[in-house]
Amino acid sequence: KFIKSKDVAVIGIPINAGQPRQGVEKGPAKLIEFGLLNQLEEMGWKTHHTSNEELVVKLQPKHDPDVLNLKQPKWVSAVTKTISEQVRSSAIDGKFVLTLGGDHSLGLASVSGVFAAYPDACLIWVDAHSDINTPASSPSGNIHGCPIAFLTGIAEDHPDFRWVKPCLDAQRLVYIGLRDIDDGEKKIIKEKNIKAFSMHHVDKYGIGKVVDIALDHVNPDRNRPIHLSFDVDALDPSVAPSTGTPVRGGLTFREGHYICEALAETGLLVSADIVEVNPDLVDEMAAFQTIQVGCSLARCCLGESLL
Ligand code: Z70
Ligand code: MN
Ligand code: MN
Ligand code: MN
Repeated sequence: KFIKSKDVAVIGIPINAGQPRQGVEKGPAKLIEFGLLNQLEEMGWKTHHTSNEELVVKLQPKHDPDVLNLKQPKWVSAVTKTISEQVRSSAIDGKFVLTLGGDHSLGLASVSGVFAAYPDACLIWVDAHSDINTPASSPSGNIHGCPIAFLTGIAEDHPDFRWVKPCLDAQRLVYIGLRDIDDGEKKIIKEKNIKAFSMHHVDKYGIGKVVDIALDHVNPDRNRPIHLSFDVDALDPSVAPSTGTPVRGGLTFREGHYICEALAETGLLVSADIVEVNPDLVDEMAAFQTIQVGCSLARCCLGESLL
């Protein structure tokens, strides 16, 4: 309904400034090198790829001191603001938008862009972490732990992120896979009454029911466009080991894929992020495994498993 032709904008966001570990900026290029574009073409999609490699380097400021506790705010802000325009225009064109990360601060770009094109959209955030710290609540100052706070307008005023519109109603957001949440985040999730399925809920209800209940909450009439933001650290480290913040007890290979397949099946999925693939951690085998899973999740979002 929302995606009229099989055109997909594949937008690399090779950013690492939202967290402390080098290497995550290489995630997008590795996913492409592994053959993601060819795989999507073989599925009948026309791919429109933008790597943004030069852009991200060019936007790095000479001086980027902490501001109100946040690290490298100017670089993160410039990159996400600029790329949110690419996302918006591709989405308005009617293309499926697939963003590749890069650290999860890129959610500022993808969600801002998608919601500018589809104000009635809902957001499914699949992650071990809730990424809803405000500048004041963040224990790390890492902006990849903060995108949801800015997108929902919960964050305190911050000079570098005034461009981020509070486009996301907290009731149009649902989490799946949580298991490493900061105390401040827990408080916010409770206060704002945000629907959250932790790994405990996945165990208790099974992934099938969790996705059904999640959709019933954010998309009861199944008429809203859906954006999926998939942090590969939602998966168990045995499935996706090459990521900056692995947390044990995560989603199985099938549970992760099921989420992507079930959302594709709705016909309402308009965009997806695959983020926090860091090929420089652990070893080459672990990197390869993680890249392979990232490609596979992306293909499922674009309907690979649908009969
Ligand atoms: C922590 C923070 C985070 C991803 C770690 C961690 C956030 N809550 N997100 N890894 N992907 O620093 O705010
Ligand atoms: Mn995340
Ligand atoms: Mn995470
Ligand atoms: Mn943590």
